[in-house]
Amino acid sequence: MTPRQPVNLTFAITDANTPPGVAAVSTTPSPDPTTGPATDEVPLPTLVQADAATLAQVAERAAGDLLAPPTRHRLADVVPAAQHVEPDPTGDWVLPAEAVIVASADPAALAVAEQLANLLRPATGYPLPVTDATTPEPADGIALVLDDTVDLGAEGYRLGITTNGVRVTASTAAGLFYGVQTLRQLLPAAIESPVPVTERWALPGGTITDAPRFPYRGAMLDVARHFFAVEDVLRVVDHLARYKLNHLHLHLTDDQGWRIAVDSWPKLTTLGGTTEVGGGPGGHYTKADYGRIVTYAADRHITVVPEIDLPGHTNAALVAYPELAPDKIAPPPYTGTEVGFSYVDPADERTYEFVADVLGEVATLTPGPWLHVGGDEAFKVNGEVYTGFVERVQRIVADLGKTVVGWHQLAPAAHLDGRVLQWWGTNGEDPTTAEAVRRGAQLIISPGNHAYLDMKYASDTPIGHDWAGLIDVRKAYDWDPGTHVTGVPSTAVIGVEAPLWTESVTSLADIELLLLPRLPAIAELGWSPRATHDWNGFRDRLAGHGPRWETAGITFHRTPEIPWPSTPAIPGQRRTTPTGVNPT
Ligand code: TNX
Repeated sequence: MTPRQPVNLTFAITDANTPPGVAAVSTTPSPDPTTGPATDEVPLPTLVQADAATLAQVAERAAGDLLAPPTRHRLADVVPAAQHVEPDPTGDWVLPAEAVIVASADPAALAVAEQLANLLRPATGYPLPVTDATTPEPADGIALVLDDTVDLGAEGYRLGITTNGVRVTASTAAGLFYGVQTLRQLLPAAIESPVPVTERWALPGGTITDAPRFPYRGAMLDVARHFFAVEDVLRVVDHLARYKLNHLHLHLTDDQGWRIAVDSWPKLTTLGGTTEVGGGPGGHYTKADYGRIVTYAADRHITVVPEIDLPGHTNAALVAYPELAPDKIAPPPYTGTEVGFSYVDPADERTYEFVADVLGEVATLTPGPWLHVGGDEAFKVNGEVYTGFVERVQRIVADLGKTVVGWHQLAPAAHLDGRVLQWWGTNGEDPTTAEAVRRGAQLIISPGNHAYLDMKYASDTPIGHDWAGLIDVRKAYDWDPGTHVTGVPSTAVIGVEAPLWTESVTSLADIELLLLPRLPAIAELGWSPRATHDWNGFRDRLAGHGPRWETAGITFHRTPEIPWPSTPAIPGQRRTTPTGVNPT
């Protein structure tokens, strides 16, 4: 890091000549104590119209601009931050029109090579043929090398850029895939264009060696409160893949709708799937639909984690099958947003047949190791009745050969080997969860007040909740999953997940508005070594993603916390509004 230059920061609400609410902010380097008074003062007078909090933010930014290392090398401009970056300015390279992508002669490596070609062809307009070789060499192109002697773990990769081209090396296809995501970010933002553009496709020389901090890096989409079409879910998968997330948790069932077809209990979807918050038509995934999501995600090295929420959050199931209700009477369909009122009857054996049937069918459809059984907010099932129910469900999951995941309310139930709790508290003091960890549970960390993507950014965010507080990008970024819950060692933390509940979310644009730019913040917490954690650096790296999303037609929240570039990636390109929506 370049030595920091001392600065004086002048920050004043100005006098009567200035319109109300306007302040002058100026920043100059202070005299260098070693060389005497500064001779090259850099005044940065700026007029801003803002409240005190924003002014403080502006001042901090102005100082940050002067204090920051003058030229951060583009090779380090990656989100999530890479483990180790070694720039070599003599190695800069420009992708030529006749470049070839050559991969190891292995179907998985060739699949990643095709994915890379598909990413680069639209904007470049280059043919970028894919070939294979026993020993792939860049030869003024791109080589993807599967090499099992490379010791970077199951997901690590090395990316080298020289005047001879690009080489990505990894011992797994997942590693190659992550190397490709990094490569994509190192190209100019115009690479996101769906149509050919004129651009110099330059890449910065040097080497990146990279591997994730945590094995579980996820996001959750609630498709129960509002139903989302398969295409929307696939687009969310794309966003996860871009930021090296590797788990998509689907909240498939809740009071307002049951979204996954179960052959042995067909009315779950034909009746229970026809409602959603606000009275819309709802919908559900057929087994083929779900299979499409699972396959599309797997192709991007993302594992689907299906959640069947039990014993609460089950009104839609009770509408379809009143025999599961404690009073055996069908409740009315529910389209509101309250929680905690419904539950399947823990005293009836039929309930456990239902659970075994449903989880059995979902397990068969799901190649990944996890089955999430919810367990949250079952306010009417308490004490030993609750833990007894959970213990039976945990056993059903284990008998299906799957690993049980549940919200941290499962903590008091007896330990079962391998079980994972998803912690969603808003206060890291949670002795019950810490005790479950001492008994062997592992944790996925999703703090409500940092990682919940359904929280508003600011009080004027048009959609979202605020029960866990407002979550701006800094709040989403500035915490550590490894140390967040008191008494839980980082070795018990398998990773981090950002849930998106959809009570107020009704469209893909809504999803993207809440996801971006906070998802990359959570992704960085899951991937990057703690030593790289730095808000100012993150904020500046993230800024470059605005033009990428804009070019790709992705909605995002243009939060004032991030110094978004003032020019678009492609001259004349339409800009997004402050709430990120592309104007029509
Ligand atoms: C709490 S977090 C819930 C959900 C709501 C969410 C809204 C959790 C396990 N349960 O049922 O949708 O708050 O933020």
